[in-house]
Amino acid sequence: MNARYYVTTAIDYVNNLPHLGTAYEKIGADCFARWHRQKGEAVTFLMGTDEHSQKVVDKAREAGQTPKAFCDRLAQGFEEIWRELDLSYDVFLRTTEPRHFATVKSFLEKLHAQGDIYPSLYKGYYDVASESFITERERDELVAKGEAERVSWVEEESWFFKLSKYQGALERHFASHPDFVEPAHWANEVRNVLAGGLLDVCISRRGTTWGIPLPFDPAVVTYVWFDALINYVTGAGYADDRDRFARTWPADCHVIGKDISRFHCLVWPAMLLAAGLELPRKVLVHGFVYFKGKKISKSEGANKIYLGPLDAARLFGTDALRYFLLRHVTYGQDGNFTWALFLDHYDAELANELGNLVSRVRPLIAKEQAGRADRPADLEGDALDRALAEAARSARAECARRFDAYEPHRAIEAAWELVQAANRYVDQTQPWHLAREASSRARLGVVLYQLAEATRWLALLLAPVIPGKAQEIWAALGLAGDARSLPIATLGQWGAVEAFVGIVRGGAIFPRADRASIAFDDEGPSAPAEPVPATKGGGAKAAGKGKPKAKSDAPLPPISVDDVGKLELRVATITAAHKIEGADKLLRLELDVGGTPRQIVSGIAQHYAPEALVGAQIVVIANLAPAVLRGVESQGMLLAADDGTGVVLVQPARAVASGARVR
Ligand code: ME8
Repeated sequence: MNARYYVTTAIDYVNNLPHLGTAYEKIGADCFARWHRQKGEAVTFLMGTDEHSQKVVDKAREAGQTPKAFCDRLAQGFEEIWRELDLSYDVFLRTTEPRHFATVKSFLEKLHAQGDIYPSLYKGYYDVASESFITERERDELVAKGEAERVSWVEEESWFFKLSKYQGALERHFASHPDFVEPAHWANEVRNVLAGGLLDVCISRRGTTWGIPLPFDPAVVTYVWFDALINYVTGAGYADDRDRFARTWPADCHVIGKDISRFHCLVWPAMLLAAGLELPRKVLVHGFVYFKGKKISKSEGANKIYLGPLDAARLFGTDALRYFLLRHVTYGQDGNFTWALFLDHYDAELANELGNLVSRVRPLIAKEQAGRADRPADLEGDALDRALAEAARSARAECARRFDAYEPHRAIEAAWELVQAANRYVDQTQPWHLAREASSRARLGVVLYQLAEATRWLALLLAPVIPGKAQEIWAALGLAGDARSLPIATLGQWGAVEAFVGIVRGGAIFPRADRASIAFDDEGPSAPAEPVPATKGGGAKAAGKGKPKAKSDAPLPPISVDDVGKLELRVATITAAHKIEGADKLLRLELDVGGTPRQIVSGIAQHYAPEALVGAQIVVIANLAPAVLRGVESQGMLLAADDGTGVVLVQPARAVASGARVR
C-alpha cells in the first residue's frame, strides 16, 4: 500500500471569486484526499491561486488597486469559500509567495543552464481569457464565435522552452504508463496531440512587471502558465522544505478540468523531465459542470448567470451540494446543475432515504431501549440479518474499489445499496410491531442493533463525500471520535461495537427542502434584486440579466388592503455593517429586529460607509423569503428612497424599540 498520497487541484485565476464549476473540482479532490486519509495514508492536499495573469492586471486597474492588493482580497475570498465547502487542503499556495518565486527561479536557472531555454522572436496571437499563445486557426475560431476582443497580436523578443526535445521521452512515458492520464478518452486526446508533434513554447512576457522575472533576463517576466505549473512542486516543499519535498513528490494525482489537459499532460511533464524530477503518477481530468446547460465562467459570473457555489450550500448545507456534485456528475464527464435536479435528488435521496433511515432508527432506540443497543449473542442468526450484514460488507468493498478508481459517483451508489438495504430491513422486520409484544423484545434488540450498525458503517463510508453529516450521524449513534478523521479500519467486523449508548431521539439529519420558502426559477434562487430603487436609465442594468423585471418608476396597479397585510414591516437597529468581498455595491448588515439577530444584504455600499450605519434605525421587510446574494444569505430587505440624487434610507423620525411593527 502507498503510505503517502499527494493530490493537487488546478490553482485558480483570481480575476473573480470561485463558481460552481471550480468548486466542483475542489470538492472532488477533497473527496479523494479524505478517502486516502481514511486509508491511513500520509496525505498532502494542495490548492492555491494563480495570480500572475494579465487579467489580474486589467481587473486591478479597473478597481483602482495594485495587482497585489487586488489578489490579496480575492485570495482571501477564495479561502473563505473553500472553508465553507469543508475543503481539507493541507497547503494553500499563492503564486505571489516568496517560496514560489524561489522554486520558479531555480527551475528557470537549471533549464537555461542546460540549454533548454533559448531566446527567439515570438510572433503570434495571445488569448487573454485562457492566458495562452494560440495558433491562427484557434484565433479564427474565437473570431467566428464573436470573441475577437480576447485575442491580441504579439511580436516580442522572447524566451522559448525546448518542448520538442522531449517528444520521444513523452511518447515513451505514455506507452509505459497507460494510466498516466485518466479517464481514457482524455488520454486519447492528449496522445493525438502528441502524435501531431510538439513545438517549442514561449515562456516569457515583455512589457509588464506583473510576474516572476527571468533570472537571466530580469526585464521580462515568466509566462503565467510556466510559473503556475511549477506550483505543484513548490507546494510539496521544493524551495522551503527539502525533506518534505523528498517525502511528498511525485504527486499521485493532479486533478484538473478538461480545458487545461494539454498543459498538464504534455508541457508540465516535459518541464519535469528537463528539471530531472519524477513525473506525477496520474493526471485526472474532470468534465465541466454547466448551470442549466450553460457554461459558467468567471468573467460571465459577475453579472450574468452567476451561481455562487454557496447558494446551494448555504441554503441546504455544504454536504448536500458536495453529495449532488459527486454523485450526479459522472466523474470525467460533463454534468448539469439545475435547482430542480438538485432539490429532487436532495429530497429523494438525502431526506427520504439516508435521512429517513436515521430518523427511523434513532427514536426507536431512544424510546424502546432507553438509548441503548447492545450487541446480541445471535448476531446474523437470521436470514434477514445476514443479508443486511452482507450488504454492508459488499458496500464497503465496493466503495473502496470505486474511490481508489476515482469514481466517486460509483462509490456513493455502492454506499446507497446499503442505505436501501437498511430501509428494506426496517420494512421487513417492522420494529415498531416488535416493540408491542414482550415476547418479541429480544428480536427488537437484534433488529435495532443491526440498524445502528448499518448506520455506523454508512457514516464512515460516506465521510469522504459528506464529512459534516457523517460526523453528525456518528455522534447521533453515541460513538466517540470524529468520523471525519477516523480510519476506515475503525469499522472492524460487522458487530464490532459492543453497545451503542446515549442515543437520543434527535431531529432530521436532512430536513426536507422547504421549496415554498425560496422562489427558485432555475436561474438561481430569485434573490430580491438589490433593494435600491432604480436611478433613471441605470436601474434595468443594475437589476441584472435574467432577473424577472427591471425596476421602474412607473405607477403600479392598485393592491388590496389584504396585500398590504402580507408585508411584515419592522424597525431594525443596525448592529454591524460590513463590505462584501468582490461586490462593490453590497453591504452585509447585522440587525437587531426585536431580539432576534438577522442579517440582510443591501445594495447601498456606494451610498453609505459601513461604519456610519452602526446604530442607525431602518425599516425592513421582515417576512421576505431568504435569498443568497454573492454567497451571503439575506434575510429581508430594507426600504430606501431614491430621488435621482442618491439613495436615502427610510428611517423612523425618532428612536423606537427595535422590532416595532410599521403599518
Ligand atoms: O485554468 N466546471 O484556472 P481557472 C468544472 N489558473 N470545472 C471548471 C469549470 C466548470 N464549469 N470552469 C473551470 C486555470 N473549471 C489555471 C490553472 S493550474 C497550474 C493553472 C476548472 O480558474 C478548470 O478546468 O480558469 C480548472 O481546472 C479550474 O477550474 C481552475 O480554472
